[in-house]
Amino acid sequence: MVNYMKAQKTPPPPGFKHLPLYFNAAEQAELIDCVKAGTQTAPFFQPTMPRTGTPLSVVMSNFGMLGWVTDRERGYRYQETHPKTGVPWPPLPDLLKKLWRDVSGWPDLPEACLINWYRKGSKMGAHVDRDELAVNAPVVSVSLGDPAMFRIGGPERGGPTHGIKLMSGDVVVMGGASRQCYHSVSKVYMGESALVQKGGRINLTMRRVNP
Ligand code: MD3
Ligand code: FE
Repeated sequence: MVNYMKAQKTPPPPGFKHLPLYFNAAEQAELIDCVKAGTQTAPFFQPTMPRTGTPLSVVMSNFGMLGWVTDRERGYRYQETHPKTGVPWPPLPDLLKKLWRDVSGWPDLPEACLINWYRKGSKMGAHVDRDELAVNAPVVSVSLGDPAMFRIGGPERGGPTHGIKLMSGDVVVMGGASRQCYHSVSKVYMGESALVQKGGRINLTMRRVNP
């Protein structure tokens, strides 16, 4: 039996790359320090669903020229400033710029880096990232802290998925067809890592917004 038949059900879509332990422990600690510093200027906020106002289970912040935000009144969007303080987002840390240059294959740096903090019970339901005009640019993400079960399917909701337990320091690159695929975070394995002092998992997702 080939490995993906076991928990994964289907192979990953073309353009999907998993780079296990891309960042060593010292680099992971440096990235956490960047998140700590950044979220002093741009504190974690509670995102809410368009129209209903239902809170997402993660809290968020951003680095970069543009940040992804959502609330009941104005829905999903990118904006230059924090939704609560009105202050511009802190700049993208150098280590993340270097990561993007090294793995994305895209000529321009990303405008946006979303910071998602998963605490006890946090998940992310299946969705496609559709708020970017640069639909052909890859997405690059870094996992820090507690592991999570990440699932990626196809372009239609509800098909078979490929599951990976993402560990602290792992990088995922979503290029090609994988960029338009449904994906979710079904579980966080709380308490397996001591990297995030208040506990849980931090995911950094860099995106190119404008073509
Ligand atoms: C696959 N975040 O913020 S990162 C998101 O772990 C998001 O916080 C998840 O999905 C997280 O939108 C997954 C990996 C990721 C990011 C974007 C993708 C996977 C993707 C876009 C297309 C396909
Ligand atoms: Fe996503």
